[in-house]
Amino acid sequence: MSDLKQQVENVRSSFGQAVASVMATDALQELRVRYLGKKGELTTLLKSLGKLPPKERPQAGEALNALRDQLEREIEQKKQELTRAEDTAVEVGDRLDVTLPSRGRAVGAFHPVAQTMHEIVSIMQGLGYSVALGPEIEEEHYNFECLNMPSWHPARDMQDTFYFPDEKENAPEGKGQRMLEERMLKGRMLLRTHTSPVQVRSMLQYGAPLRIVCPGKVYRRDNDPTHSPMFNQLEGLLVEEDVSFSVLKGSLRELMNGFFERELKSRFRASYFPFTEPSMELDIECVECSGKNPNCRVCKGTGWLEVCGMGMVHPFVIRSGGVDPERYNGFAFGMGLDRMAMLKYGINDLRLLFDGNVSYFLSGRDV
Ligand code: 2NL
Repeated sequence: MSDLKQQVENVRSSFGQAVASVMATDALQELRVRYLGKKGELTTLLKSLGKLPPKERPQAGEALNALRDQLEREIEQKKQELTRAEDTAVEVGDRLDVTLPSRGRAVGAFHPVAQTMHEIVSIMQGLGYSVALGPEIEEEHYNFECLNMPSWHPARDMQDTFYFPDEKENAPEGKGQRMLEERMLKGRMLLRTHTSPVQVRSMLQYGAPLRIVCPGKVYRRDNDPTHSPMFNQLEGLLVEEDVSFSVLKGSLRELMNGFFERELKSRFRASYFPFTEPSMELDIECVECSGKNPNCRVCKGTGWLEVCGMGMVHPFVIRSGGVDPERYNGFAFGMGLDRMAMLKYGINDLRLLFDGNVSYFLSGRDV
């Protein structure tokens, strides 16, 4: 083997060992200088080409160029490995500090009610609805009066609604009486008992035609195993010209089949709400037993689940929204998102949605 060939092989093998033992990008940079820098080992060999007899030069040059390409390739490859490792390494170098605290695992998920809300909203967006949001602290006027629930209506009882205390007590000296008078005119402040006031506000703001869904927290003076004082509701409102009840039925079947991801039997039962006329309730086939289990814990053996109240919007409510009920009509519906989440995800205890214990959702249904 010629002298130069031998030297090429020496450089190749010493580089191979050196690159394998490099543990960090700065050491790799030093290695590059040692071989490919101005006074590097390979550069020195390249410079010595000129001293060779002319007829040996082409072959030697080819060997040296091939070696240089190889070194550059290996350095680049090593660099990528090291940067990847350094990005994630606890400590870079030849030591790994096993006493450092772990970085843990990123565990995260949407709350099942948030998940349910997103699913229903996106189905409704597919039917041309937009999302409207509004305040949770409401005026009596938007929460009740506009919805055809005058002051004598039983649902306005202190038993059912969270009212804020009158401002008189907190008012600055002398201003108390005037603030109280103002409040008498506007009605008391309360925690909204449904999301309907958002729909009234939207009609007043945008007019007709209108297609909206309003998801959000609502509050009622309830607290027992099946009722929470705060729960989540989603209401929908469509106001257009010549809207028929069959459009409402079709839209809600579409929503339920979309949400439960299969074709479900459904039935509409006559009902009553002050803000719709006529009013109906939608039952769907039991998603747990399809009516086949007389002891089903979900449908109690009836085979049906009540999922949604609805109806044609009462002309009084259309007018409250600043829209002419002679020209426009429409329908509205409302459902409990917590209940929908429980049905879809097989959650059998309402409290699991509101306490902070996530183990149930991480490890399955039977914790
Ligand atoms: C239920 C029933 C319902 C509505 C909500 C509504 C809103 C406006 C006008 C007319 Cl602005 N109606 N909302 C209508 C019927 C039923 O909810 O069981 N909710 C949990």
